[in-house]
Amino acid sequence: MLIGLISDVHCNAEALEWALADLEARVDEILLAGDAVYEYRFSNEVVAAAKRLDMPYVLGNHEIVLLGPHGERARSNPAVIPENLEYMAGRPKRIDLVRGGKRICLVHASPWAPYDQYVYATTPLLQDAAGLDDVDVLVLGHTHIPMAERIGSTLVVNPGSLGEGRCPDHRQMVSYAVLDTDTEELEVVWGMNPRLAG
Ligand SMILES: [Mn+2]
Repeated sequence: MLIGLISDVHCNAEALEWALADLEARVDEILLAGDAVYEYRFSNEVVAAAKRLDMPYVLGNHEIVLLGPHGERARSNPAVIPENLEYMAGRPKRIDLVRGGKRICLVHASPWAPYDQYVYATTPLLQDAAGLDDVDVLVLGHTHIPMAERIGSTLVVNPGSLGEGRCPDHRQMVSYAVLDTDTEELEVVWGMNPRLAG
């Protein structure tokens, strides 16, 4: 089974459109690891796509800011379609599901308290994944850097950011990923950030 993974879209509807043109044609489902929005800016397009495709979608730190007291002005912008905002507000912070026989855990940053740390391949905290006996694949976002690391029996993956690249050598690139649940291989797909084109 092929699963599309996207994260940290940060209102980049053009990049999402680019990714969906590929993903919708070849994957069974798309998981969204949070930060669909950008702090004080909502995106009807991105949230509506998540809803339309019924993506398992967890809240990131940017959704939490937007839904909190400081996001009130952004939420009351007349351009924000209330049903989209409501849909986002109803998303959880963690989703556990089984796909292709694999137990998948989807969170934005980290499954460990305080749940907001940046987990890179070099982060010592990553080794705690060895204790995740009930998770075959842990899907993270937040760092904007793609990752596929096997820690004990758990594969930890991050599709990178579909909104804003942060890889030091190619910040103009965005990425998403395709996970094959049979082989546990992760294909990372890169493209130029359409926001920066032209
Ligand atoms: Mn984030």
